[in-house]
Amino acid sequence: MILLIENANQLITLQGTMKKARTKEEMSNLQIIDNGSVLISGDLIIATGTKASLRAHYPDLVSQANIIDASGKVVMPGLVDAHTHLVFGGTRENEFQMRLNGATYMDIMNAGGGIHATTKKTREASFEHLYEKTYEHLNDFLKHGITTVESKSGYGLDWSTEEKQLQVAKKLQENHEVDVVSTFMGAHAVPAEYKNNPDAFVDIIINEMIPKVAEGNLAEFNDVFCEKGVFTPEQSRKILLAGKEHGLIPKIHADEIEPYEGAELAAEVGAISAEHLLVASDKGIRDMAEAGTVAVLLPGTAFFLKADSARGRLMIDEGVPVAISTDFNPGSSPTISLPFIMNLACMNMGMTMEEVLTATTINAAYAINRGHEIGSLEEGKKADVLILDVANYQQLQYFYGMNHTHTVIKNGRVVVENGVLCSELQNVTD
Ligand code: IZC
Ligand code: ZN
Repeated sequence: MILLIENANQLITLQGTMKKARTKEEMSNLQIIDNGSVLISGDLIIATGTKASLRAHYPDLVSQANIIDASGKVVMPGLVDAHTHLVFGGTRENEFQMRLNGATYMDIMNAGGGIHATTKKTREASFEHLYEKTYEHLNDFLKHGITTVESKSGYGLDWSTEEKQLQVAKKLQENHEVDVVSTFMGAHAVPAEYKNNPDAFVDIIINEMIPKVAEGNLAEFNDVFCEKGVFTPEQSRKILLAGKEHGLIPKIHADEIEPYEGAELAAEVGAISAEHLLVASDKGIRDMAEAGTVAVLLPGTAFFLKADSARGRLMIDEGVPVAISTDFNPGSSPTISLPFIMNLACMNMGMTMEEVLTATTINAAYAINRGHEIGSLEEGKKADVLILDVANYQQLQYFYGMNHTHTVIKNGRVVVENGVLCSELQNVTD
């Protein structure tokens, strides 16, 4: 199947020669083609360019192509969400009410709520229930233009439930159009059973869970919630290094609520990314810049917890490659709207609209080790393409809190048309 997208007001390619996450002024270089076209064959991009150049260079393919007219619209790579807690039981709107009344996230967690509340619900939920529920969430992601999602386990805190979450993510990767990339996060909280002996739980993660994750090929990354009252930097280091020995790439929830030298630890252990970083130190930021650790910033979480956002502007100026993601989870960020989070990055972190587009495409792709195949519109990359119903990319941030997704092409197939999922259209006509 050949597809040709033509007449885009702006074709945002994000083409680049450096095969790594973008830093500093590279983050502002969107490589826009006016009146641009994208030629797709099967699931891959063949070429991008002006209408005239593609028609001149590929006459045979163009003559066979199904043409999608993007007149008046913006065409860009599918969005990549590099940080979600995708698979979970239940919801926590009661905690939102408590926080509006003055309770803090940590007060609630220490009283047995928070991650512990979701763990209870996730342990109780059947595989089928979790699968169906998460499938619906992925439909919502896709309707908002997100074509790849990272998914963390960590609401089991025992092997059978961690495995259930990872298997749900695996089955969704097989069956849903959105690509799901798995992270093991057994070290998300110390379960109540080990409250008085957290090191015993750390040993279980290291000696029992990580080897099983690696053996079953159930995840690519290993993440830890390094936070006062959760896992110490020493425990986190042990867990991340143990994962590394089993081929799991380290990621870390660092410096979210209290400074804990998490950014420094990320750089030290060679983590591919450090996430949150709301209160990361100056030194930690410099260490990350030097190590090339991607900062996955989550301004929706700061918004929802009424906290000050991470210092995104400073991080970019210091040379840290920055990605922006939703942190979709039932406690601190119950939204799949990456477009809204992008607006928060502009409003609350001093990032430019160009930097935000880089942060949610190519840099987010590098944060999950996919920079070679997604995140930009370039020859040989996967044909994951968005067509937005806005006249220019600035309008995407300006008309905020709205969904501008018109068409989504995933692996070379149209999966959202006119803002509607093609799978849902199919059901109506059946
Ligand atoms: O369920 O509260 N911060 N993990 C670390 C979370 C937030 C998710 C949750
Ligand atoms: Zn998280």
